[in-house]
Parts: sequence; structure tokens; C-alpha cells
Amino acid sequence: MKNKQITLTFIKPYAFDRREEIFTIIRKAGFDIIQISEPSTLSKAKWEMFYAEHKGKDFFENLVNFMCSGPIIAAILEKENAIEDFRTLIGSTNPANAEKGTIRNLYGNAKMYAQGKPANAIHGSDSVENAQKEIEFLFPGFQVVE
Ligand code: 3AN
Repeated sequence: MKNKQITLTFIKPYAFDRREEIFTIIRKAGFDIIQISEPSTLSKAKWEMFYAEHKGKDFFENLVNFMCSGPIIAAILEKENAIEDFRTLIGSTNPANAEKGTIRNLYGNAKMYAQGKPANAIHGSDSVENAQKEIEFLFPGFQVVE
């Protein structure tokens, strides 16, 4: 039996208008979209909670201000080895360092990122624990079936 895994993604402000193209890339890479949210703009307080682990870092204020500046669309994705494979598909955090052809390379804005606006297009959970926490945060009540 294949070992399926789920991960959490969202398209960030600035890349939101390119969401259809981005979801096409995600599907072509073999991910099943098992839940997708309505577009929504979350409050600064919500983003402060989501990114609580970065509180106190120099980029934190820019990060939460940028994230509440426009809508996101979130999705739960399923695939074998989803977490690691999705991180590979999106590329490095800074679009300037994101490998050619990755989503952050194609849809991030390195200039804005360098100016402190983290326009790196997309989020992907970095561990099983964080995927579960993030899914509970953005899809409250979603049942994670082991
Ligand atoms: P990733 O999203 O690649 O897992 P994290 O979790 O380290 O990266 O950081 C969360 C978000 O915070 C990133 N997506 C990015 O928007 C922002 N960020 C992280 N590190 C920096 C940094 N050094 N300068 C500016 N923004 C950053």
C-alpha cells in the first residue's frame, strides 16, 4: 500500500492572481487537491498566530503586514511523500535563491522580497507536525485520517 501524506499550502498575496496557473503546476506534479478554501483576507492577528514561531525576528512585522494585505487561497494536498516533494516543487524561501522552474522562482518577486515584502508566492508545510497544525488552523474541523 502506498504511503500517502497530506500537506498544507496557500497562495500568498501578490501571486493570488496567478493561482490558476499555480494550481495547474501542482496538479501536474501529481498532487491531489483534497480541500480548497474560498479566497479570503485574514487579519493581522491571525497571521501573527500562524507565524508565531517567527515572532521577534526582524522580518516578522513585514511578513504579517504583507500577508494581511490581500487574499490568499489555501488547499490541502495529498500525494506520496507530499511534504518533501512539495517543498522541492516550490523551491527555496527567497525567490532569488529558488531553483529554476520552481513555483517561487516562477511566481515570486525577488525585488519585492529584497525590499522586505515576502512575495515568495506560496507556502508549503515543512513537517508532518506543522502540516497538521496548519491544516487545523486554516481548515478547522478537517479530520486527518491516519
Ligand atoms: P518557508 O515558508 O520557506 O518554510 P519559513 O517558515 O522559514 O520559510 O518562513 C516563513 C515565511 O517568513 C517565509 N515564507 C517568508 O515569507 C518569511 N521569511 C522567512 N525568512 C525570511 C527572511 N530572512 N527575510 C524575509 N522574510 C522571511
